[in-house]
Amino acid sequence: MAKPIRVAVTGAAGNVGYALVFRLAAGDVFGPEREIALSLVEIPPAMQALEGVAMELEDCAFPLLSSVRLASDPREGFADASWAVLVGSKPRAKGAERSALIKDNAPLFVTQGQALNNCAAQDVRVTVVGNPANLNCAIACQNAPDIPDSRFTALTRLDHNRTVAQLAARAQVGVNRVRKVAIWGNHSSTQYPCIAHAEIEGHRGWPVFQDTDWVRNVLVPQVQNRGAAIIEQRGQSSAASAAQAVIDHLRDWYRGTPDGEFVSMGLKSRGLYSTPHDVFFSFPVTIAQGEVTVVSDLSLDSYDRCMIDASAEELVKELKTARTVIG
Ligand code: NAX
Repeated sequence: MAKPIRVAVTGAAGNVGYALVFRLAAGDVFGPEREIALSLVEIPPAMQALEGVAMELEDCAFPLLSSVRLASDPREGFADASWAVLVGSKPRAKGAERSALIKDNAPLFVTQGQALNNCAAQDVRVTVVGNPANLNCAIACQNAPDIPDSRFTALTRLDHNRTVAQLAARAQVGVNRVRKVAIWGNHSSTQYPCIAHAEIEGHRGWPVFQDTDWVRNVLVPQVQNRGAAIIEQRGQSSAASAAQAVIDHLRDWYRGTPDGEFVSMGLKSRGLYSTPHDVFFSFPVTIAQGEVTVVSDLSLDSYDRCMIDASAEELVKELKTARTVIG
């Protein structure tokens, strides 16, 4: 058997972390042949709860789980990690302003970026989940100058999966019939869940694609505000569906996307589709041999353009706000 893959997860005792780490240990990302070593990172007050998570991992007797390391210092937690999932951050509370999160979270991602830079394995790939995810990813990336930018991604797969599910329900088909959905922009209420290039059973001859009213006035706001709707119902933000999205994101990054499919990931913008450089922007992507490539030949109409520009504007503003906090 090959050497175990070391995966670091921050916030591992939290809502999402608790839903995620058992899935990782069960082999849901790297498959049934690959052992995994987990590094679970928390803040000091949550270390006792993290010990409990580790005890439960032990009790599962997962055949693929070779070891579990617990750390409250990210440098220790990220040591030799080939994959890092940055979940830990302050979650959006009911009714809280998103901008308030920037102040709390930006400094954490400076520290974590530096720790990744100095301690992680050379091949580390980073996925930021903690909100504001795109901005936190930009901050971590900026603070890890020795790690190629292309190894940093922000999670927008939950939004992608939500769009797939809503489209499938509307068309009354299984979710596995839906392809080429895309999330553009920020993981926030300005994101653009786009079905302009989507296909069902390989074509666009379905009435749902002509139903502009449903697309613009139901689907888009529903996906944009789904996180808030879950909080309203559960009193807590999404956890199991978020963990599933992380699993999907990591698995596709590891194994590649199927032919004829694209998925959504927040990546450092290089200006494609006239998006602002430097922000982490969600694009439709394909993945092969670990290389993530933005699908670059999609035609956009004026509605698409307007939606993409609105999210880009928010991302630029968020980056400016963060710079006032962290310099
Ligand atoms: P919880 O508050 O349940 O868990 C967060 C955990 O992170 C806590 O255990 C806390 O002790 C820990 N933590 C805080 N700062 C840390 C640090 N510096 N280092 C290590 N651990 C730290 O929140 P949860 O519901 O798990 O959500 C986690 C984050 O994911 C939130 O920011 C949330 O907004 C975000 N989400 C992002 C999603 C996305 O699609 N990008 C979807 C799910 C989720 O809402």
